[in-house]
Amino acid sequence: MATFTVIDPVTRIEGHMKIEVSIDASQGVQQVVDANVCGTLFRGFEKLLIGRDPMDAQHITQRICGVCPISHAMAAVVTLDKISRTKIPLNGLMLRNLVMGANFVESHILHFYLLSALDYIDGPAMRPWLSTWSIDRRFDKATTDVLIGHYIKAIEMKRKGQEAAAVFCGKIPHSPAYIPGGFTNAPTQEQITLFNSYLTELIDFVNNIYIPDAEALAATYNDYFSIGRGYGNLLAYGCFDEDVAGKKKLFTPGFVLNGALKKKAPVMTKISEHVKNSWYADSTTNLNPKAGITEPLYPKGDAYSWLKAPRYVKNPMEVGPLARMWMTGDYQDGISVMDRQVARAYEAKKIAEAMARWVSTVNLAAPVYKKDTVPAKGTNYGLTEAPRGALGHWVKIAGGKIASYQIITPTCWNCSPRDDAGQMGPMEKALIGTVVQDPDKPVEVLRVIHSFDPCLDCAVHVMRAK
Ligand code: NFE
Repeated sequence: MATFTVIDPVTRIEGHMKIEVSIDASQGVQQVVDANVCGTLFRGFEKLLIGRDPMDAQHITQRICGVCPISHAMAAVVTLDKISRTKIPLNGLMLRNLVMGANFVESHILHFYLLSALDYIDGPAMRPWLSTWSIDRRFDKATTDVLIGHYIKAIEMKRKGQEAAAVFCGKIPHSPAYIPGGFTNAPTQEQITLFNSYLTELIDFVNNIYIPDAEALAATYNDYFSIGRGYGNLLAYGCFDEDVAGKKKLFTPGFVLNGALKKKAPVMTKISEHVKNSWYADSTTNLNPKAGITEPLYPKGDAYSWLKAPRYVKNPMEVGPLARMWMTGDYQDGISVMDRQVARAYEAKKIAEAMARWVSTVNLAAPVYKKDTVPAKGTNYGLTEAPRGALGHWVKIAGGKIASYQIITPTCWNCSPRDDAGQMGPMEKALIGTVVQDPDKPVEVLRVIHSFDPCLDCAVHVMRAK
């Protein structure tokens, strides 16, 4: 008979998530045979954007999350630039990239040390490290002590990543600097020098501490290269434009579907969001986000999550650093818990080194902004990537106001519930088969979950007392 284990809330993620797994011992080992991933709060940003000035979109949508706000700013302004057909100056593009790049690097450092590491090592016997799930610890004491030292250093480096971004964008999280047409702030030489000093430290930390630690984790827990694969479908929209035409990107779009790699942009009309198992009206299911509707309905039958279930050509798709690094060819070793960890670390290096290139091209004498008048009517979508994966905003403007706004976040892709056809979401599928030593302390389940770096803040937000 299967044991039913609930982890609620899942900690060391952003936002609110509950996991229910059935663990069965009939095959001689205790393994996960069923999984439900539940987003336990309603986001509602799509509703509160309706009727607002389109120019507010980047400010409001950044409030979706304190961890990846810049990607929401980017998606919002890219959408409005497309609607008004504005090509922003290269300088503005570079500043947008530099701030978003700093956000990615500090987010990856945050994930590895603060959100993930304690699945593998015990912290010191003091808050906030007190562990009750001290299972399958493989590092010796000396190595554990070094890793804890790096954990402390990571807090400082995360802060420095934020400060680096704020050099150009004024404040982070929730920067006012992203605007349709480019960027608000023309940089000074002093700012560039300051940014470079932060960047040098970040690159040093990534190359000499983060990557060696990720590789050490991978070597010590190398069985996790065959745990948590999921469907094997990957999706990336691409991001970090390197020319004003949008042809050259640091991360190129593409997808892997049923084992076949396509190095081309996903076809947007092939995305639909299912809600049969989500707390939304069934009449709104299977819609492309261009025509998407957010109609909450709670409770509802067997529905179990506030996340919708986005699908590409009806398929659940994993998004994130591994998907991005797969499309560029930088990392194609496999799809698993440990592949996600390692690809994320290598991605931090790729972005940090690209930032050094971008900052050297910033021209103090050139504009960062081109006047962009957002029309009173129009519709389009803006695609980018957030640290956790592909991010899209779909906008319709009518009478000078936002008439419709739909957002699909990376965590919606990864943590979605079952779709209308009953197919599990990518994380649910990745959990199946995970062998667990102690069903009351399923640390192995947490390792699978954390490898995706879920952010339920991005996926869900608001609840009522009832
Ligand atoms: Ni809230 Fe976010 C997600 C990222 S983009 S952290 O998922 O990265 O909405």
